[in-house]
Amino acid sequence: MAAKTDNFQSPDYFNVDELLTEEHKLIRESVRSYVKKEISPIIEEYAQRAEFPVQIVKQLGEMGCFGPTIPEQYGGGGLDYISYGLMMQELERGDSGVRSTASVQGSLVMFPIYQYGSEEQRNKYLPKLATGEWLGCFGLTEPDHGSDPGGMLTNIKDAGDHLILNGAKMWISNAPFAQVAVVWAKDETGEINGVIVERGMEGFSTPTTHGKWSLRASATGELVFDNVKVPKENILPNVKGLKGPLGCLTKARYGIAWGAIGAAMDCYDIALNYAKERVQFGRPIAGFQLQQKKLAEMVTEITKAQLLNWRLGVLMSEGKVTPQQVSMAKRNACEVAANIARDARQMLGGMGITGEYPIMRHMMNLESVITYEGTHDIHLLITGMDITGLNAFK
Ligand code: TGC
Ligand code: FAD
Repeated sequence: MAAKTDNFQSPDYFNVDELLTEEHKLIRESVRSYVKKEISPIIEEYAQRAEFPVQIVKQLGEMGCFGPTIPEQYGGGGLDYISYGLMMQELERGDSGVRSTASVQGSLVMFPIYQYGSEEQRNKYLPKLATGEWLGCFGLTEPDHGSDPGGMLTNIKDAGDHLILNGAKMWISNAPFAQVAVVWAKDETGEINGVIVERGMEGFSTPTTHGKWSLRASATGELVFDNVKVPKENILPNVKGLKGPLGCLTKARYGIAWGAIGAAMDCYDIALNYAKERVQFGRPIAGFQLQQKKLAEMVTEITKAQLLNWRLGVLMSEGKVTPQQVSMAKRNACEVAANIARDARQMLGGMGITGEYPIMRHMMNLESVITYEGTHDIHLLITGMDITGLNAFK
């Protein structure tokens, strides 16, 4: 397959750019250029081979895409949340798996170490994670506990000067390549704790998950703990309970809200250009009403989501956001993007199912994105509980 030329042009129907600062636009431009140069030309082949492009780890570190909101003293970018959102939008415009790598590293590994960790833990792990020297992963989901992580079985037992960790995590992004895992496990009192586990600890393994039709360029695996001896200083000291991992998810779901719209923007841009060029019945298919309806609805939904994300970013930067607002934006963006990818694929006819265009890859990726970090239905229930005060989960 020939290397792809990426001519992406971003839709901005309501001049949302005017809400951004010059710094925001510069950050967006630098990540967009990186994606055009380093991701678009290679990602389809990696996805077809179901291979993780491991070189992106160092590249994303150099671009400042790992932990952009973490303070600079720990290697982070010290940026605001709009900057972080724009980075995730541009990365996922290239591929959801690339954004996943960055989300996990920044929001699910660096954030808990920064927020819940000791000063020693911050200094030991954050600078190496920020540069991509180390890759991290986040272990919450288990074979029998996905939407309901509070029921987890993975556990730690006090063994004097160290802990003994047992259990298994499933569906873990980055796991096969990670040097560090932030793992959530119950102690003897049934309380959930965060533990930092390092590759090389005896009894710790990370088998790869094969056979995915989605996120094929992202590495997914299990985390298996068989009497792993973990030093006590690896416990995150400043959090206990499910609010620890759920607090990380709020940060990562925020990034997905922006990222999924990046994928939607790519699908729209490709479908628009294809429809203007593809001639059937003697005229470009963009001139047919049914195709215009699809395009008009796509740009409408993208515009609404761009405005929602921008407002969410302002609330996030001001420290005023609620997890429920983030949940709504994540759900909305994933649904919008999945629908747009499907319509765009149809607009390309047979070409839409090939790797000549990124649409089928986006469409399949988005099936994971709408599932992980809380499924669409779980996010509906989060909003439902927030507006009614009634819990429909249990
Ligand atoms: P519940 O009793 O509601 O809550 C327990 C405690 O947590 C607090 N809380 C939150 N805190 C921060 N952020 C949030 N989003 C929060 N949601 C809840 C809550 O206030 C409470 O605090 P406290 O002080 O009273 O103890 O818990 P529940 O057991 O009823 O569960 C609620 C539910 C279903 C919403 C939650 O468990 C959930 O979100 N389930 C979905 C699971 C999920 O999203 N898993 C994601 C795994 S990681 C992943 O997918 C990474 S993919 C990464 C990639 O590749 O990009
Ligand atoms: P289940 O919880 O079994 O849900 C099955 C169905 O039941 C869903 O449709 C769900 O909406 C529905 N359902 C469940 N409960 C209710 C209810 N109360 N009311 C109504 N409907 C309900 N996890 C990590 O910890 N770290 C990672 O890095 C990570 N990466 C991932 C990467 C990929 C590619 C994928 C696919 C998943 C990843 N996950 C990760 C796991 C992901 O978060 C879970 O798959 C997700 O939370 C759903 O859990 P589950 O698959 O067990 O589905």
